[in-house]
Amino acid sequence: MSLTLYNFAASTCSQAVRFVLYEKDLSFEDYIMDSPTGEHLREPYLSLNPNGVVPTLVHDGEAICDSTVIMEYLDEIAPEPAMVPPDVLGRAKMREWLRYFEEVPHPSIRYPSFHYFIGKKLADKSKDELNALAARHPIRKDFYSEMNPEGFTPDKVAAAEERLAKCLDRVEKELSAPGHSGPWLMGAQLTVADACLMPVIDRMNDLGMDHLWKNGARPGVSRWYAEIQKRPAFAATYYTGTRLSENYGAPRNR
Ligand SMILES: N[C@@H](CCC(=O)N[C@@H](CS)C(=O)NCC(=O)O)C(=O)O
Repeated sequence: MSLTLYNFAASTCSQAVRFVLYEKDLSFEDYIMDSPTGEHLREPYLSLNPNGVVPTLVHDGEAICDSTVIMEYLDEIAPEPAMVPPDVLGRAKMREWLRYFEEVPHPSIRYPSFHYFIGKKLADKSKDELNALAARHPIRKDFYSEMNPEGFTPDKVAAAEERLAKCLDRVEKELSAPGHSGPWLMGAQLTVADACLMPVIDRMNDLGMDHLWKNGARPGVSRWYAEIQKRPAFAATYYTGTRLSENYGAPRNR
């Protein structure tokens, strides 16, 4: 079996998929795309992923896009250890988490990530140059158009941070519910829902938002994050250079 993952070292969606590949002990080519030159925004990559985003998995010549689709696909081609519940209801419940994570925290984490770190590299560009950059993105034009040379407007960052805090509330409620049996979102089984959440929490940690769960603020989230960091797959996923603070230095706008 040949597996190639086209990804960025520090992209949250890529980190989720790398974690699942390592949990399943699958050997794969870790193809790191050249993001500064926009390798993901031109051919031949756009023929693999017309959205111009990472990650994309190529399995024996077939391209599969979208991190949650890729993670479930990996569970089907490599069923051990199982990272999807065995029962229909369990799968539906897990997918509820996946859709919520895709819709709320994953898009939200981009605002502070770009505002405090990634946008630093674009700070010398004029608004016109930023708009031209935005126009190169098949599905991220609107997001990039909202960005100014100095970052996003404070209300946009604050709204995103509020959505992230609400996500933590929802996760906390689940993990600390009286009947919840196990360290993971779905209970005793580590699933792709945990893999999907992991990079959001780790990025929040990198952004200095860890006060939202530390010191008893959200003990369930705190325990969950401590548990997932113990996995060998976690260390493999977060090799040197995968955190924004390592690549961009001190956060701006703080
Ligand atoms: N729904 C997609 C979203 C992928 C996505 O947004 N990837 C980001 C990195 S986390 C990306 O490639 N952005 C391209 C860019 O900002 O230039 C997935 O889950 O794979």
